[in-house]
Amino acid sequence: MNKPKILVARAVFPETLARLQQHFDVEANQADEPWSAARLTDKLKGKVGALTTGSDRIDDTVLAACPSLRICANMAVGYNNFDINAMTARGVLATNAPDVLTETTADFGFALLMATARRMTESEHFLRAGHWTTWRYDMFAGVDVHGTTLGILGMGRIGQGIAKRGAHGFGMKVIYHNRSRLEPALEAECAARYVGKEELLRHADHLVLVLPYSAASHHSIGAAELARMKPTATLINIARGGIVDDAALALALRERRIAAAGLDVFEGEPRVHPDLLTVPNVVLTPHIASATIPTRLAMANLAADNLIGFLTQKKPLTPLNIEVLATK
Ligand code: 8YV
Repeated sequence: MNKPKILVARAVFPETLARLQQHFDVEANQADEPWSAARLTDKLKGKVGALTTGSDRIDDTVLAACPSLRICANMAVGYNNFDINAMTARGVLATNAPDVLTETTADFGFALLMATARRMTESEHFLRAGHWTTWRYDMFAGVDVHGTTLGILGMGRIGQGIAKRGAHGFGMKVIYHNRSRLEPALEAECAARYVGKEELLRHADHLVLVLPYSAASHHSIGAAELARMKPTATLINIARGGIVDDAALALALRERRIAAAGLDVFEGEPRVHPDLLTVPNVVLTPHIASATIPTRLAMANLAADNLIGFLTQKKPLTPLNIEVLATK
């Protein structure tokens, strides 16, 4: 019997590919060639499933050209690369990869906060460039982390992980803002207090963004919001590019209207706003918050399990648009 045809749009771990090959006839982009939208669409034609990443846009144009497609399994917890409404309308299941990356990503959020507050990359560049000739009382003096106020915008699983690290590891006072308030038991676990966005902006010493990207969260932090923050505050974005207005942020950093920023995600990445590349008080990393080998393997395997579960038994593990399941 012919195996169902699937596409693996980006390079993945060989063991993940081997598992998929047991069940499917797999076309894989193991060379990790950059595919245009047109090429991705071409590759998806005739496939019933796809393993995608955050860089692979699945919208109605793609779906219209690929009527055999039944599932796209994203190797990411975020899924703003999917047009979920279009997928649902065309009966295509979407799955994501939640939970397996929560703690790893929270670790990175905290690492980026620490690096930003304590000017770690800026001082390393100074040392590597051979400028370190003496000690000085204020050399790379930053801002404190312990005992300060940690603000979190978006209090899902990763936000909660960061809150726990701050409250229990660093004695921070945690305030958060979210679409909905957490259950009291969860708030107590995170030692976090719910506040309005205005209070969050005004009181946070370190503001970490962990909210999903959507049209509603586009430019949640722009010039007006930055103006409300403390001049000693740091801003950390591990959520998605586009949540911050990068041009406004670069200007605020240059004018020292906030102390520093740590950014793992960018508007239009992998391009980075040129002004962010020239301001010194920003730590920049290339979207690596979930990048540890065990976590990336777990994400790839969860995406693979979603494909196997759905296409062999109609039982995906982490479906997003469950209404599609009822109609299959
Ligand atoms: C991924 C992420 O590395 O899971 C997410 O939402 O942002 C990252 O962990 C990236 O999206 C690649 O799929």
